[in-house]
Amino acid sequence: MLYPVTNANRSVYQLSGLWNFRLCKDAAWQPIAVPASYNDQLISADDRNHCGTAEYRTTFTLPLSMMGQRCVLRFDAVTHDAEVYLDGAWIGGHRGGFLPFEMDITDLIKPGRRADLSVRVDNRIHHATLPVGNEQGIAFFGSDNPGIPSVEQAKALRKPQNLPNFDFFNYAGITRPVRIYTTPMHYIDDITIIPSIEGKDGLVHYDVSVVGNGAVEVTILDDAGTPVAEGNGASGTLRIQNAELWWPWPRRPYLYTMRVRFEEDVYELPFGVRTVAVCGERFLLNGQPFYFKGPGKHEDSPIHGRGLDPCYNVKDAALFHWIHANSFRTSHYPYAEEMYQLCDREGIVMIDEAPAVGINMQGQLNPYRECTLAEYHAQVLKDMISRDKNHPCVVMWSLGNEPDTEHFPQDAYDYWHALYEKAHALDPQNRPVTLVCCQNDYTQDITTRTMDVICINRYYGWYNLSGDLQSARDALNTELRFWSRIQKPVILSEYGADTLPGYHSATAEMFTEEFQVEYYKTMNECLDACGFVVGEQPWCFADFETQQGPMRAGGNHKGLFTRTRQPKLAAHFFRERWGKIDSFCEKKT
Ligand code: BDP
Repeated sequence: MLYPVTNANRSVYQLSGLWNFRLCKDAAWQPIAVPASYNDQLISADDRNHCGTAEYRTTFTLPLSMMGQRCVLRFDAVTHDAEVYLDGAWIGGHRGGFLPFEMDITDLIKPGRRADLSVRVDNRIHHATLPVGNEQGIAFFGSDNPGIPSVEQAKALRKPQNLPNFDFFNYAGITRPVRIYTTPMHYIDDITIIPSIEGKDGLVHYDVSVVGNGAVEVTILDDAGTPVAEGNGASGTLRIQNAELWWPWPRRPYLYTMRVRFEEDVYELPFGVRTVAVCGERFLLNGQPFYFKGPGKHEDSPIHGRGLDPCYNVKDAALFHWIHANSFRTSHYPYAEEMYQLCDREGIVMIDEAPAVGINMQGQLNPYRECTLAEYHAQVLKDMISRDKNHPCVVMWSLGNEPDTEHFPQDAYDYWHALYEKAHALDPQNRPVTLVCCQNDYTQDITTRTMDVICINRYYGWYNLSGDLQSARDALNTELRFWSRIQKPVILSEYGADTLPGYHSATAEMFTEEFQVEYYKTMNECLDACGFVVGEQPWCFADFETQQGPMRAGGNHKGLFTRTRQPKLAAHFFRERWGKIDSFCEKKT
């Protein structure tokens, strides 16, 4: 799906701004900002923790200059489900809160005449949603001691509410831009780019899908706008002589532009020439062994919630450079496209994750039998890959975060391996595929080891062996010996300790800034000793909001930075460490 752009033959009409909003039919309309989550724009606890549907409304008039064009209404993300009405009539719906959807409204809209747009959003999560919520009354994650109250009692006691089976706040609403864009009636529908390297040249295979009849012309421009390759036809391979490659920062993330012309339509798509591959225990970027260094992230900021905040994105990218990080995982859902555009440009590598978090009831339920997710999960994966397939910054797909791979090993394998194969089949660039493994009895897990890269989240010293860093180191070393036998690249995709900024102690007690640093020093020693470990991704970049519960005081505090992006001691620690680790070097072990 192409990102909406304005150029000589296309235009974009922004619907961001102030909309009207109400949580239920009887409530009065109130102003709300779009795009943003609604939760923290409202004041009362009932509003913030609302469970169910809410209604958004706006009116607009398209300029007459849009007359005769094809008009498409595009939502970049509505969390989680959406039903859309134009002038009171239902025109479409969408399931899932983190990917775009659009509808052709050419025949439904008249430029120059006022139109009414309303959107019903539903924030309910349960066993058939991604991310996964617990069914009413029973929480497997967070607050309830198993058995107290009993399941029956809990069901009777609790009023309907969302019980996320994951550790981030269930922000909802129209969280990313809403736009109407136009194209000529015969138009370019999609472009697929597959770059490769041959000697000093870049070979760029392209596929253009169009609607209508006519000729396709393709030109590749360098970053000064000079044509460097040209071709005709809806698909083909173009050669860029002496190509500049896309490299992660601090090397140069060089971007070319593919200009596609089809009859009246034109579209310009930035892309990079780079390759990715897994070879033995190495992750290769442009044929060189790459080391992932950078904290996992969330889309999360005060007031906006999970709403697109370009200002925070720019700041975060700047802080990634400041801390000498080169990569992050889009834990735990695909991010706004603007972040991928920024990372393409800034040379920040991404592991792109499907919103599949919470497929894990800690053995109390078999999610592969009790939840109905497989088909929907495959659809979301397809939509994510189709949206993000051309970004040079995306180097690997993550099928999901911390599923149960331990208690129902064969069911887990059947579920995840089908998705693994699907991801490979769907990705034109055939990037490596992983899933992010939960701390578990890894000897029972027959799924994680079949991925292209082993990604493990481990909290030795925090949730396990709490505060005992010596034993934590021994436990991690024992586990790393196990993974060394699998002979694949391993990334420690999460490890961390909650840390209250400004809380100090000379003896590195849990929750202090000193402990966070000691924890990372200890864990990193283990990683440094293993050549097959190709990445370290502390959890996480910044403190973030999550649901309340006895383990969380004002959010998750594992950030290297505070929620407003002030560095803790550990940020300075990693800044120094990563400043000395080149992104491309064979580890000396
Ligand atoms: C991991 C999850 C992550 C949590 C983290 C934590 O992948 O979403 O925020 O633990 O507990 O299990 O801090």
